[in-house]
Amino acid sequence: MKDIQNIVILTGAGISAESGVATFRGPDGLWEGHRVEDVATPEAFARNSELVQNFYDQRRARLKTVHPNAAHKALAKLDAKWPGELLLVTQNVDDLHDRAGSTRLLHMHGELNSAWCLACDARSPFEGEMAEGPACPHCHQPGRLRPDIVWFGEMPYQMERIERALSRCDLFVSIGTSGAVYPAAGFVQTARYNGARTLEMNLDPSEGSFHFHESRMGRAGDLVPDWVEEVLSHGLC
Ligand code: BV8
Repeated sequence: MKDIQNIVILTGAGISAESGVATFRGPDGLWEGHRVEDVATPEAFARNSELVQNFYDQRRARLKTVHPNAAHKALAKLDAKWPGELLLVTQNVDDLHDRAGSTRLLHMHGELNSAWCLACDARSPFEGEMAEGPACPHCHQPGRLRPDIVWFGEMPYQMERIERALSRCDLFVSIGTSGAVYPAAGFVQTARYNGARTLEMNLDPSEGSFHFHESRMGRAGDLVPDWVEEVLSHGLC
């Protein structure tokens, strides 16, 4: 066992599942009734912007009906109490980590509650419906907003900051992700290569399970609060 100073945590849709937010890979492989390639690519948006806008409008509206669960709250408690470096990198576009109170947080795949204006390139907080073609809060041009979401084939946000944190961390923890999408799925290898201990907490083994020193299988709402207490009381891994 060794002392931990710097922690990087990666979360995926599984941490929000107990809040009632759909994960990407349900039993039928459909995501909210759609194939991913039909709603989460720039090509899909160019081909049928109304379908894509409605898909994100529905998910954005549903955010108002769900709440952070015990796992989100435990990570926010760790954020507030952890004396060393800590970075929570979420693949999720929901606002549950933010609402739970995490601050050392980044959304590498964007956020539902943010709009990207294709006229002026500004990102602005946005909680309404985009399909109606509302004006950009920044340049006021109508009908030029797209979801501020990183689609397949697009560059994830803040990759340099993530890589820096991975190079300095002693502990890398992955929670609620299938490990199906890169570059996020490769973070465990980067962390391990840099000497970090690696821990996975997931309902079932992810595609990259074999890269982790330790895997704990179960629901995030049960596993994460216990793990946070463990780290806060012993600071060991
Ligand atoms: C990139 C936002 C270059 C959308 C998402 C061809 C062309 C271009 C790119 C590629 C290509 N082929 C491959 C690629 C790369 C591609 C990729 O990886 N494709 C895969 C399919 C092979 N990646 C990209 O395109 C990325 N960009 O490569 O640009 C580049 C590369 C490096 C550096 C710079 C540039 C961009 C990908 C981002 C796509 N956007 N999300 C939206 O939300 O609308 S991806 C989306 O799926 C998520 O964000 C996440 O990243 C990914 C996986 O989802 P998960 O979060 O893991 O959820 P999932 O349902 O899969 O799993 C849930 C897990 O939770 C399960 O394991 C389950 O067991 C568990 N679980 C369930 N309940 C619980 C639980 N665990 C605990 N408790 C519970 N209660």
